[in-house]
Amino acid sequence: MEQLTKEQFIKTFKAQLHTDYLVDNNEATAEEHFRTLGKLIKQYVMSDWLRRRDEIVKEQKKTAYYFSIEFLPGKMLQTNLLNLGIYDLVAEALADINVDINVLVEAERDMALGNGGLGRLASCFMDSLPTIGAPGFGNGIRYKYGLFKQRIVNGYQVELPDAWLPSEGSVWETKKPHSAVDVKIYGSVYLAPQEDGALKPIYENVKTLHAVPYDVIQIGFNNGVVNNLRLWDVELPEKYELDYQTLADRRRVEDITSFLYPDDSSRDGQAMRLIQEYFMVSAGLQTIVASYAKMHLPMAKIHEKVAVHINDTHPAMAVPELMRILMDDYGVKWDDAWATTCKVMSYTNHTVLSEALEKWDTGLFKEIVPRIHQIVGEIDRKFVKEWAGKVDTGIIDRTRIVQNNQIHMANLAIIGGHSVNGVAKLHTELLIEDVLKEFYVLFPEKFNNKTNGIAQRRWSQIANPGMSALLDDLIGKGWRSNIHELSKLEALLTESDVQSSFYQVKQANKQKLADYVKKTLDIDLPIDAIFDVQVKRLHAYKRQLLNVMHIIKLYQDLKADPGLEMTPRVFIFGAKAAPGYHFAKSVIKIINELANLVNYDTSLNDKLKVVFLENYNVSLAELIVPAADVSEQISTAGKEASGTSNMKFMMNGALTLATLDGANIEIKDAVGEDNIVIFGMDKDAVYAHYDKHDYNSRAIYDSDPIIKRVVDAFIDGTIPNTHYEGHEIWDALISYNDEYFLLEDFTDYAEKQAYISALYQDKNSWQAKVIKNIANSGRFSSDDTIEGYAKDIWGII
Ligand code: Z57
Repeated sequence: MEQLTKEQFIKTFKAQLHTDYLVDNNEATAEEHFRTLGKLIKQYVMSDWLRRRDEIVKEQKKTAYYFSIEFLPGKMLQTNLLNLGIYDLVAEALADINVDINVLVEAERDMALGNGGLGRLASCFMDSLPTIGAPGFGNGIRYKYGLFKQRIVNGYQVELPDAWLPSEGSVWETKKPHSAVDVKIYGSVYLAPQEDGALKPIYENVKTLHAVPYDVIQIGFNNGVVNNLRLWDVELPEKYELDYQTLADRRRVEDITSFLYPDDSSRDGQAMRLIQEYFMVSAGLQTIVASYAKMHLPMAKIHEKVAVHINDTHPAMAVPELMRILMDDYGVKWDDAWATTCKVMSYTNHTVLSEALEKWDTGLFKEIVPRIHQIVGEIDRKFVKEWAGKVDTGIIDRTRIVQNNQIHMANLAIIGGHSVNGVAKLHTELLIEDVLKEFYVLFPEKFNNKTNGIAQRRWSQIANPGMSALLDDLIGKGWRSNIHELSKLEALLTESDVQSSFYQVKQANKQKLADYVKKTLDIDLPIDAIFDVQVKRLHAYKRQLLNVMHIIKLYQDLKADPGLEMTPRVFIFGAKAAPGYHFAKSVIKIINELANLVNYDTSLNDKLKVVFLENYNVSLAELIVPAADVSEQISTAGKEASGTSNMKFMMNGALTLATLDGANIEIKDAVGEDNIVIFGMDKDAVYAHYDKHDYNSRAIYDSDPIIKRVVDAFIDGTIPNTHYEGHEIWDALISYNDEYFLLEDFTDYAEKQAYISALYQDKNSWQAKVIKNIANSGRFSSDDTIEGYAKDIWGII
């Protein structure tokens, strides 16, 4: 890539505005500026992109394909400029012609083709794969509508469609009609014996879909590597247009890629979702096998050139689909096809929650993907036969794929692959000891851990320019390319001028967030208060309600004694609830009404503020995370597989208030017990309750007057306009025995919150802990995580 100069850039930028929009620079809109810059970036990397493609083909590099039903990149402009090393140059050039780069940044729509952690992790990996120079490509769906836009109306969540795609398409993608493939669903299939004794599948009445790929550039950091995220869109195949004669027929086809299912860590079970899963898996694998075929190597050795990763169970049909392609399209025999398939496939588990583990009714499965249904049946039969007599029949009954007319997708992914990984140490331990323990008996060698990581450049350099400039001053710029150099801060923890510099940066970030809150909600936030943040999907196990209970306690304490000395606190929430998740929506309503109650009560003297920021997404996270003093990671121990926002907060100098769950444990190991605040039951204590069935929330409620007072606030009119929701919550906590142990953990939580309040008063001590956290955050780089995948699982580097 040739060196870019400012003059050159300005010239091409203006010319492109003319060509595309027939406008002069000074009359163009922010949107036109943004699209023009995006287009120039794509042109700028085109030679690298092509070279990358040719090199992989020519050198026959083994390539990993990350199959994921979700990708959640957010905005890409800044990342792309940063990774290309032209951020400053472009920002200055634009400034020279009176264009503010931040206005362009704002003009980009968030690409939100994901719900939460799982999709965001996939996008962190898409950033890290080219950065470490690994041939690893994404494969997913180009949803026309991303995750719904959340508005709060009267305290309630309202969902609006996220029409993120302009009619001209995304600036970062290239449509490739040339590489389209057909995907067949429905119909019936029977096996016709051939002269040579083989069975050939004959399809009848199938529906053919046309899968058209859009390739999105994924630019590595500072290394000229450009990888590819391939997202599939559906079109009506011209050749089969007679199959779709009515508008309704056509619309049903378009629906396949029209929206992302908005459930996080739970599942819907709709036919359309099954079609989406098969659509992306089949289109992706057909293309992959076809490009392998061009190498003229034996099909039974495809695992030597191809790795396919199954991100959660959603793409688990990759196992039978690869079998189908190898056998039906390329004539490979079952045993060879099976041996290579198992070596190609690997699977990540992201949850222990049983409601998230996908199971499909065999009837639906057979109707939509009849050939895949046959193959799954055969895999299942062979699995049972292979293990019969070798292990307890109970184990076989519980690990087989087809059980009680349901297809267990996790079982399919484990049996049909060579690797199963959890996403944090504790999570992997739980898989081995509990959730998947019987698979561990069968296949101990498949299990491994890969603790999640984050795209550190986005969560430091881009999201927190103030901190980044300070780091440059203190430890030099090396940390920008080698995040482990943050550890140089270890030498500076107790230096008071360093401490106060970090404090200044934090206060400036808090002011920026406060300005946003003022603008959007017209609430004044005191920035000398502790900014205490919990942003993540709304889910009972994540226990936003525990946080709420503590706020209620503080409110009650202050009402009882208005003179009470208390470090002022601002509690900040951001959370989307799955549209069908009733309880979660009630918690949102409660938070909003509680906010109304405390924010306008002048007797509290600004000691307590509560803010619910609507439409939490990646861009909002980039504003919130750098402004946090306290990071709330308070899930019931054993439930949060890893968490990734915990890592982002740590890197931005928030102290973590956490249970011993997911990656919180590894954060604790990284910073030491004194630099994190841990509370509540650990996983063993939680499991002891499960084993002994001895948890009794009502007994706690009856015996602890403080808890009783807090819990009763949900139903005694303390929080206005929440009669219905308050009763629902009270019932969950008391009548239904508090499934996530909020009451048991409450007292310790409130005590540790009081400890935090006291600690914040001691600025030196607080800042030393802040710096300690930043200094040790480098180990949660997704560059390192993906290196682990690339080496241990995929064998591509
Ligand atoms: C999702 O975002 C996660 C797990 C799931 O099973 C589904 Br479906 C969606 C999350 C976990 O809850 C987090 O703990 C984890 O950090 C994240 O996946 C990435 O691994």
